Amino acid sequence: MEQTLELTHVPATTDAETIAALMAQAGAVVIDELITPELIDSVLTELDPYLAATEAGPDEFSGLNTRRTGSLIARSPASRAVIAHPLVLDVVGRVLAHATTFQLHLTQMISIGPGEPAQPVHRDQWAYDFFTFPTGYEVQVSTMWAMTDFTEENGATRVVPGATSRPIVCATRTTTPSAPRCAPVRLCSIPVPRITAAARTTPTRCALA
Ligand SMILES: O=C(O)CCC(=O)C(=O)O
Repeated sequence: MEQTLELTHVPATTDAETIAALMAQAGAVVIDELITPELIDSVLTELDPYLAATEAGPDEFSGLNTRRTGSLIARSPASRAVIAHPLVLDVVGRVLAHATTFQLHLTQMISIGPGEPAQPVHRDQWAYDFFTFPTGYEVQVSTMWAMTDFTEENGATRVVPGATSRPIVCATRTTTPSAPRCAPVRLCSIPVPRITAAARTTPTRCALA
């Protein structure tokens, strides 16, 4: 039987301690409306020429109909308020409290075009050369800022809540969708397996990660 697990949504007024506790339980949480539509518009406007000049990905994992535009801090002054959001930095510091410090790994705008198939389920920490970190020893926090609505139809991110301590036995492109949610939302995740869902319709789904 198919089972759909909903991620917990919290309002933007929620304190970092509460959000970090939710992260410890499920590995991911959605913070609703943490940034304003005006800030989203500023980021998208500043990045527009760079998004237009970005080519689609080189392989199926990156997405042959997905454009990933990097160097956001240099290219979009408005993005700095998103990337260095004090609530998010506070949560990250708590999730990674066992580490001496933490630093920014990368920034990118992920623009998924219509017809893009789903990614395989993966953990972002596989970026570290697939090193097997001890279970429960978190090495990164991933963030997804919805810059457009996230819907089932346009390829909203899917995650596997509570799976941080479970191995992924096989990578699959087939997952059960959760209910559509509207932007602006903010998703933090420690290494929960996740994928980009298949995108079936226009317009492009945009996320700052
Ligand atoms: O764009 C998304 O929804 C997720 C992207 C992702 O997980 C990745 O590219 O590693």
